[in-house]
Amino acid sequence: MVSKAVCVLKGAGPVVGTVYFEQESDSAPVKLTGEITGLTSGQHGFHVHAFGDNTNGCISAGPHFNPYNKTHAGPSDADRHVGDLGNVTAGQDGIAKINITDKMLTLNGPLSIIGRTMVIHEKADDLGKGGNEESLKTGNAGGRLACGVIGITQ
Ligand SMILES: [Cu+2]
Ligand SMILES: [Zn+2]
Repeated sequence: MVSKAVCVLKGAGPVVGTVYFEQESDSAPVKLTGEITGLTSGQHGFHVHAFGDNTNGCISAGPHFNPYNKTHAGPSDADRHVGDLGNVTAGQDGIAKINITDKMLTLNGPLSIIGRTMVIHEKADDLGKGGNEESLKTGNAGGRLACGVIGITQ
């Protein structure tokens, strides 16, 4: 089985980051650690998007990874996109430290996130509670500041 993965995020601007993934068994939650720098202070939407495609920048990664055809929500909601990890928060220094444990992500099997893309957004994700149509698709998280394809590591 795959137990470790990594993602290096880059974009057109100053935002860069590295995210590490760890999963102890097929059915275990996935732990994400790492940091993203160059952000404005505050919350930024953070998701796994469907495609590991960067040909046209982060936009080529497509929509949130959603194999169960659900609407957009937050990471603690039962009905959500698999890729919905909510927000990360940057301090005044522009650095967001990542420390997330998620039960829906997996590095193994047909719904593995390996080969898909992590995206960090311009704005906060409203977790599907924004009261408009876009909220139920993207959480109104705005532009894609940086992204990277998730790959297997040792
Ligand atoms: Cu996203
Ligand atoms: Zn979503």
